[in-house]
Amino acid sequence: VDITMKLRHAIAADQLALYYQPQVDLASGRIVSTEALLRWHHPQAGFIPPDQFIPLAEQSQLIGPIGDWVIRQACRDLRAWHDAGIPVTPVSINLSLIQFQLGSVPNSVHKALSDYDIAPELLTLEITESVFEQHCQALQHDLEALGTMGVRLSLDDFGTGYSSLGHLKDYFFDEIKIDKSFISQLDDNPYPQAIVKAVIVIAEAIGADVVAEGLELTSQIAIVRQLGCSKGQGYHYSRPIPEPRWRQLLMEQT
Ligand code: G
Ligand code: G
Ligand code: MN
Ligand code: NA
Repeated sequence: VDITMKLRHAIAADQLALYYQPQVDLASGRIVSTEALLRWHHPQAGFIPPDQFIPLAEQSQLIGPIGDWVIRQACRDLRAWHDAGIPVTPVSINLSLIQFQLGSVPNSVHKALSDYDIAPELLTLEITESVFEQHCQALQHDLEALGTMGVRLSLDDFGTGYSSLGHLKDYFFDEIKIDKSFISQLDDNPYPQAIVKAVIVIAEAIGADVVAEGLELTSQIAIVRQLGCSKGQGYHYSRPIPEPRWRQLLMEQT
C-alpha cells in the first residue's frame, strides 16, 4: 500500500527510466534492435525492481499512466536519437494485459508515434503469452488495430504459458521470443533443444522472426544458431543499460 502511494508519484517526480538491452544478429554480433525495460529509482527506497512494482501497478490500475509513459518515452528517445544523427534501431516495449483492459493502447500508441513523428515499424510491442489466460474483450480488436497501424507485435516468454500454440493460430505476430527458461537448460538436456528447434520451425512457417532470450554463454549461442535462430539478447552481450550508455553503444557501432 505504501509502495503503491510512492508509485503514484513516480511519474511526476521523474523517478522512472527506460533502460535498453541490445538485441543482436547472432552471426555478426551487430546490434539490430533493443528492448526497453522500465526502472524505478525511489530517492529513499532506492532501486525497486519491475517484478515488484509492475504487479502493484497492475492491481492499482496505475499501469495505465505508467504504460503510457513507457510508450511515449520510447518514442521520445527514438526521436532524440534520430535528431542527434544516430542510426536508430527498432525499440521493443513490454505491455501488460491490464493496459488493454483499460482500453487505451491503440490510441496511446498512435498519439505517441504521431507526436514524435516516429515510423510505426520502429516500435515493437511485446505481449507476454500469459495475457491470453484471462479473457479480454479488447485484445483481439486492439492487436488487429495495432498491426494495421504498422507497429510490430511480439509474443514474449513463448512456451511458458498455457496453450502456446493456440495463440499463434488466433493472432498475428511478427516475432516470437523464446523464453530464457529454455535457453538456460540447453546445455544439459536434449529436450529443450528439440523444443527450441520446433519453435523456430513454427515461426518460419508463419513468417515470424525468432529472438532467443537470456543468452549468457557462448555455448548457448552456438546451439541456438545451429538450430536456426538468427537473433538474440542476453547478459552475454549486455545487461539492460541506461539510455546514455545505450546511445553511446549505437554511436560506436556506426
Ligand atoms: O527488466 P527485468 O528483467 O527485471 O523485468 C522484469 C519483468 O518486468 C519482465 O517480465 C519484464 O517484461 C517486465 N517489465 C519490464 N519493463 C516493463 C514495462 O515497461 N512494462 C511492463 N508491463 N512490464 C515490464
Ligand atoms: O519478461 P521479459 O522477457 O520482458 O523480461 C526480460 C527480463 O530478462 C529483463 O528483466 C532482463 O533484465 C532479463 N534478462 C535479460 N537478459 C538476461 C539474461 O541473459 N539472463 C537472465 N537471467 N535474465 C536476463
Ligand atoms: Mn520482454
Ligand atoms: Na521474455
